[in-house]
Amino acid sequence: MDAEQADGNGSRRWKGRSLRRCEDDRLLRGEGSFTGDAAPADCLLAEFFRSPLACGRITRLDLDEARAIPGIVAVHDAETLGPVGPSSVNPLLPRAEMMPMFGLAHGRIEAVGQPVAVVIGENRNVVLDALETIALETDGVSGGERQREAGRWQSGDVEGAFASAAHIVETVLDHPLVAPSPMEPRACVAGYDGTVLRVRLSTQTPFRCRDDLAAILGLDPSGVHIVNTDVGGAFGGKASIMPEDVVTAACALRLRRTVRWTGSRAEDLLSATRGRGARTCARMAIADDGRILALEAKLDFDLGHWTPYSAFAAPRNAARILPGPYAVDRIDIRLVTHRSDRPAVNIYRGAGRPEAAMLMERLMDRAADATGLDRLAIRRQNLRPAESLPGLTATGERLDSGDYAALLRRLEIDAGLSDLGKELRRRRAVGETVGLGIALFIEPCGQGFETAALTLMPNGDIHAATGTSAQGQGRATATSQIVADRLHVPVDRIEVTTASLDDLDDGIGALASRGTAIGGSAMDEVAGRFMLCLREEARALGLDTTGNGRPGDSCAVLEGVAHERARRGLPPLSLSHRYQTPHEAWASGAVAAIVRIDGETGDIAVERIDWIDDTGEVINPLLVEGQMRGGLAQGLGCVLMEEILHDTNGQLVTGSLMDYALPRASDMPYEVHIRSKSVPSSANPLGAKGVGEAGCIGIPAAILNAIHDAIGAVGDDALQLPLTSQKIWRALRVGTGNRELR
Ligand code: SMO
Repeated sequence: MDAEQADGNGSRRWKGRSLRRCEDDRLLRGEGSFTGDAAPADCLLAEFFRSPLACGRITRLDLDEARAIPGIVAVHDAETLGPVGPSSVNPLLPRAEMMPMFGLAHGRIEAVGQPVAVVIGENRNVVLDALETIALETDGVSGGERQREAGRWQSGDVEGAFASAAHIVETVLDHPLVAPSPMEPRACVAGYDGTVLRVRLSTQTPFRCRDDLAAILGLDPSGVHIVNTDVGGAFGGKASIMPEDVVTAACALRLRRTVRWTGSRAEDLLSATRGRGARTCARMAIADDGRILALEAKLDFDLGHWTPYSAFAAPRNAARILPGPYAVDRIDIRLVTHRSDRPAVNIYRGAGRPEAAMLMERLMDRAADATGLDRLAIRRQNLRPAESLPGLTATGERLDSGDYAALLRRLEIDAGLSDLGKELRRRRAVGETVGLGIALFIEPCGQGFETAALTLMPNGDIHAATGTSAQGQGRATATSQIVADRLHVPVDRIEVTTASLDDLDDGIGALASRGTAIGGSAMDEVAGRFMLCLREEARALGLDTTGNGRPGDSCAVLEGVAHERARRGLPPLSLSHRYQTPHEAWASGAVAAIVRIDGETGDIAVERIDWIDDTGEVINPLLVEGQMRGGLAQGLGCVLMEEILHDTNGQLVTGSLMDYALPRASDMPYEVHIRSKSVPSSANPLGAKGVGEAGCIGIPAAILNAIHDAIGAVGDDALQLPLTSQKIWRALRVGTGNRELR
């Protein structure tokens, strides 16, 4: 019998409540334990000699002077470190070029910042001194830009559609490389006792890191243990095993000592994985009445010089999500990936979803202009009807549930779009440069499995272990709410561990907006089954399961079973579960943005955001809103200011937060109105969808459209991300803008 049948949907005493995060008390008291906080006795320090050059075969690498410095324990390049790699790559795009990682540079330099040698010493000063003595020369020959057609999605007679179209609109959008920038930079502490390699790692995927580290270092996975730590943000930047992790662990293994590497902000900017990095262009064929006849798109993604485990997720997402929430049968989407002399590009909050949404939403506005239809009307006309869900898209994706037209309708009403439009016309008439942008988006929320386990502790409390990891989302709080409703106990009787290898053999972690949809469903199912076990056990032990305690409160039953089992010397009752999601959940949303542009300076103020989101079943509205606002901040950063820049020699220009512009509190919109209009997912028992990445998807598209609306017909080419005040200022003056200004 499945848990659903056994216990209905559980009660709803805890789910749906805006509980404050149970995690915060400890963290705010400074009692968090991050990887960099580990200070084991006799710990050696590792630092990396990173290439100051962008490319070329290594013609000289002097390490001898560094090795001779007192206090230096070891200096390794790829040759002396011993066999490391290759790393594994998720083969999501079988035709894309896989470029695994081998730890340190092997004979060639492929990017500025690439780890070439590792220096291990007794203290930081000697290690830094040793780094100064290392010299590197190369022949300067580039590794080249190898392009591959990584995928193609075709359906219907696209050529015919364009031939018969009344209107054809097109757009080009460049997505600069951006830095995930979690508060806590990457870090790794590894120790080896002769049997087990123990690694503290700031990661989103501890189980996979265990398996990856074992494979890369030639160990059995049972000989590798990843120690659970607090993680201070990740955003995709800690999703895949990195060279520094592997090399630090290899050194610990060789030296049989504990070795610590704590990355700095500068190192993260220089050589952590980046996000986005795509050139997207598309055209759309439109009938006289505004119906979309066909979509043709070409997406070109930069991979950098190697492919981390999830490298293909973003390009694949961008392609498969098209044509977004719109009903378009005829499509031709070509996906290209290419290698470059740059650090690796990997997933970053949004991971292909923003690229798809911005492309479609630019096209929709252009289609409105071309047909003379209202921007809302042309969207409304082309949205997939709710009755068509679950259903397949032209790219073969299965959308589970949603009502896109209802989202748009709610946005119109709740934001008062027609009044806002009138207000903008009034402001324009008095000389203000203001604009309104609309965007709709859909968001796939993870595939595969997750694990969960529950244990009844001797005092009657519940220990809940979820395979999903936590890096600030409030996983423990949300997990406790799910369990509390199934077991009919208060949340404070539940203690949660996240992605702990001490508690679970396997799991995935937190990425791809899968934590609640998949991890939460695993927990929901195991809790439903555990409740049945508890009742059965209570009966078997001869306990009264009805009269003791308040109705809807199982504390007395749990305590009774726990005490009785302890009295009889039985081990704590425990149940574990592996949930495999049959389908992906697809969240969706509709956003309106209002911007004001200062005509003198080009400065953009986002005055107001209205956002209606379908996140499926909501476990904790406060946490959901936190995720949405965090994503909004990062989405705003991507569209207005963030950009990793290299000069013509491949040197990083944006090497610190003085040069790389992260949004600050003062950049946030004056007003944010978030409303939820949820349709439960049909893809999982919890009915949940994802929300972690949503803000990076719809917000940038709406802001981009609002800026176009404000400045008028300057052409899509002229307004490429990030839309800095300088670019806007020039666009206002030149009228047509100038690509060379980038
Ligand atoms: S970009 Mo995410 O952590 O899948």
